[in-house]
Amino acid sequence: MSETTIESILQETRLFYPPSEFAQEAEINSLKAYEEHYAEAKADPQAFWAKLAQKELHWFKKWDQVLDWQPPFAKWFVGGKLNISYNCLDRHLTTPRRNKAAIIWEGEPGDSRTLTYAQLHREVCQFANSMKQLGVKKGDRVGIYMPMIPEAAIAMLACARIGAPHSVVFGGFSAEALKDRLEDAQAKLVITADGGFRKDKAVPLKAQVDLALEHGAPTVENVIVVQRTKEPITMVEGRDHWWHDLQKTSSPHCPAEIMDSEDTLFILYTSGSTGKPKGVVHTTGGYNLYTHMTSKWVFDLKETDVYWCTADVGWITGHSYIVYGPLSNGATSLMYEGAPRASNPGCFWDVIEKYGVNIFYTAPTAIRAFIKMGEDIPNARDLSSLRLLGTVGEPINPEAWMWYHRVIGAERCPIVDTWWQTETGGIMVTALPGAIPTKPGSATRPFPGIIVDVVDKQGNPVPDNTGGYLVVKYPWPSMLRTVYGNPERFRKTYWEEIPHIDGQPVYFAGDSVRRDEDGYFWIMGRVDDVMNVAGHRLGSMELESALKSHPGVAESGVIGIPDEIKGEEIVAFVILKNDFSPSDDLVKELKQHVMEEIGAIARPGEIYFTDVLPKTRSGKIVRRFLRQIAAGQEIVGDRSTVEDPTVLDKLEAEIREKH
Ligand code: 6R9
Repeated sequence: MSETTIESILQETRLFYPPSEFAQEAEINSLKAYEEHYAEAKADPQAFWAKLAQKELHWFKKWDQVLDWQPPFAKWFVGGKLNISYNCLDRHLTTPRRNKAAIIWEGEPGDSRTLTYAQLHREVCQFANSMKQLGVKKGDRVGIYMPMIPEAAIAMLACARIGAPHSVVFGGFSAEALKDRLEDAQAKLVITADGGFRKDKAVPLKAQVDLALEHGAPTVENVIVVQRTKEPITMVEGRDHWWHDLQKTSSPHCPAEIMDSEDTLFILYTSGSTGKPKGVVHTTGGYNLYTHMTSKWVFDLKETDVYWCTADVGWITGHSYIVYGPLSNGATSLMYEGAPRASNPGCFWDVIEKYGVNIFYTAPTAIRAFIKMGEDIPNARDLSSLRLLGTVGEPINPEAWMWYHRVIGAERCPIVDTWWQTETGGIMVTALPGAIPTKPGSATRPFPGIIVDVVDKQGNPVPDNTGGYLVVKYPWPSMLRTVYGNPERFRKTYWEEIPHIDGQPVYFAGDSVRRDEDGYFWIMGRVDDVMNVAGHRLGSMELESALKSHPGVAESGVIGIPDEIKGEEIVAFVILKNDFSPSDDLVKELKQHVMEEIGAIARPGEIYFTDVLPKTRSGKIVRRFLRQIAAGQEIVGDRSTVEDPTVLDKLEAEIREKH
């Protein structure tokens, strides 16, 4: 075993073929069809993307050059002119989609709203004019700090319409985190709401904006406020404006700005494990094409489908697969304000039943929370409208995959496990549901046009079934263009970690991965989370997956802490299912279970039971904090990435008590 590869221990052999009724109706309807598309794209990626760009999008002016690649800087559809809001709205208005639902929205308290394409277009145009009233121009950056209400999508599309790059900041982030992001982007305007409803509470947002602006972000001139919760807020004279007041005097006519293919569409901040968050920059043409094509083929969108992605718009998944990708395809995109909560743990299933949702896209963390609550909850609802399921955000452990397949999908729905990143803009490795047989826990195969490989730290290919580093070897249309204001960081983080391969720089995703003998990719976790135990390099995912295959375990986070003899010692944090309780016997049993599943080398030294784990809003465990807590160190680093930072203190206290 080389020092620069990673061991893979997960053994999963189950295989699920696309149901024939599903495949018959799919555009990419067989493995052969997928392989033909893949081969065509690989032979000439530029011709492949150009053909699709011509067929699938509306351009005000065609491009002069498909790709200008000056590593690591790529330009796609150079000289082409378009507007993504035009592609998401205007072009559907002259078709029968005009009065089709574009957005179906359900609020947490049970209020709801449907916007047809014509209505959404009108609102977007009006709001674009509202921003213009306040002097926002093409190129100005706009911060969006909103709950999950239709106005969030309207604001994004209106920014795109006038060419003002948006920067959406999670409503769950603190005033401090918001301030940092607004400052880095030098935002001129902030769009927010008085608050939003989440988990049975009204969560204030405007008050956080006030705090952020008190402490910094001096470039912000105006704040637009949607009235949502009707809780009292303060409005600063001259700076703060109600959304509904501005809309009253705004015309519903606003032609889409002619944008260059490479004009910035948005900046979205993503946290690194160290240092300040990176502003990932996405541009217009390539992003529009790639999110359009992946939405179409991965979600197999049909004209009558109700499609629901449960992400927040503050995450890239919300950008690409609630707003831009589905709307560019003229689909009906469902938006939900709430989260499973004490007053209704089955609210997701109620939404599916109420609207007859056909396609459901969520995160493994949510699936594991549902498993913990028990299957009686979904079983009490009619989920028969579902025909396709998806997951995103982290590797899905095979047990959770099987539960999703059996309980939610009734063994009828294909599951697409989609691997991608804020930086990639769209889905990169995934099953195409009518074509690629699935294996529980594998994201399966690359999307046509995506050339991915598994290499060691020196850039040498590794044999099948050996863990290594995931790299992308050819530019793709929706790749990040740079880190906002910091091209050097862009180059260093993504293009210099792995040496050139065949003289070409490669994109380093920061994930460890194994490719099996069928060419299937198995993501093993972030490279930063790899442990080194007695010379064996083990990924977090496989250890966590082994724990979660025990019937009592709902969720787990596994990390390594320094150990004089072994290099690192494995420490596991475990959340039990509702009908199990902590005991010394259970600790022994779990250690034994991991040994049986993986081997003695992976036996955890410590197991801590807990009710909470530090997670990002998109459900990723922030393992660097677990490492600090387990090692009894002071918690350092940017806490704002954790959805509920109080979890850190709680865990720290729990662990201290046990020592
Ligand atoms: C879309 C999104 C990116 C990181 C990525 C990887 C993990 C996402 C995954 C997955 C295994 C999947 N990740 N999807 N790992 N299987 N299907 O999540 O973007 O928030 O930037 O996170 O998430 O580690 O590198 P982002």
